[in-house]
Amino acid sequence: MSASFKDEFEQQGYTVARGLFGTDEVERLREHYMVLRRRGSYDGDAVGVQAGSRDPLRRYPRMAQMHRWDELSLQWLIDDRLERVLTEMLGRAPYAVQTMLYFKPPGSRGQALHQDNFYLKAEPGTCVAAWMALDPVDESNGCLSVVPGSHRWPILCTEKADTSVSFTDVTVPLPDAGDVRDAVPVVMEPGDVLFFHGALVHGSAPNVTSDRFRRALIGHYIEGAAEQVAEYYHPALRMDGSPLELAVAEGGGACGEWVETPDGPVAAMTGMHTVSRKHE
Ligand SMILES: O=C(O)CCC(=O)C(=O)O
Repeated sequence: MSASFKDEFEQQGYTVARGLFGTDEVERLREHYMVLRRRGSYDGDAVGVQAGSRDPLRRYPRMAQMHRWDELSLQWLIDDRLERVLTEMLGRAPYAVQTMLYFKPPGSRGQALHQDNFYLKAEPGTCVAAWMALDPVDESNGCLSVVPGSHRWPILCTEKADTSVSFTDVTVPLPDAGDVRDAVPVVMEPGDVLFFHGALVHGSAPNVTSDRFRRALIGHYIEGAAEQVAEYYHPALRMDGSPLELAVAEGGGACGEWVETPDGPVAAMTGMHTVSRKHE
């Protein structure tokens, strides 16, 4: 295995493993989740399915924590290939805490810039995402966009997001008042997996195509050194699928706000988060 996953992850806060899963596997997963979605609603869905809604995200709401009731999702979450890259990047095997499936049909809003460890509160260390494309993803259908190097920033205080382009209502500010359009789009093919650090600022723009879904299967992990994670993510699983007990991380705590200095903007820990929410 190339040492560059670790180098890139440390330097940029993310790395892409191209073609980690094969075309047949991806096709099977894509079809599997479409069948599940058509069948109804499940624990963990963002909202219930509303087949006649004008909002595409209501017709195809995001699924979460499928591995708790779906064997295929569990086997993907703890797959050896994901474990190998994660272990190389982090220096030891992680624990798995979440699966998510975004359908993002044509015309869907995106998701404002955010940092995952704001929600997971993994400590010590951080969380890491494995974001696998199930379709070709690019700027038109709202691929993931990232701010390289932002994994070195603290967890920032959140602000109100523009809900005409984001289905979530909070975002994090960039130092120069930029938004998701200033982040770097990560163009990917089905089966490519983007790994990224829990403090990396990322999000996605709307899917402006008229005919292309942007489906993605996501696993969230916490570093093997972590002793706590927010309640929603319990039980954490070892990479052999066995559960382990960790402490529950509480909400709140200090957060970074951009302040101007003669050397440029610096994220000072002047703010205070007061709410604990599950991952948005
Ligand atoms: O896929 C997206 O558009 C957003 C996903 C995301 O931000 C995440 O998994 O943390």
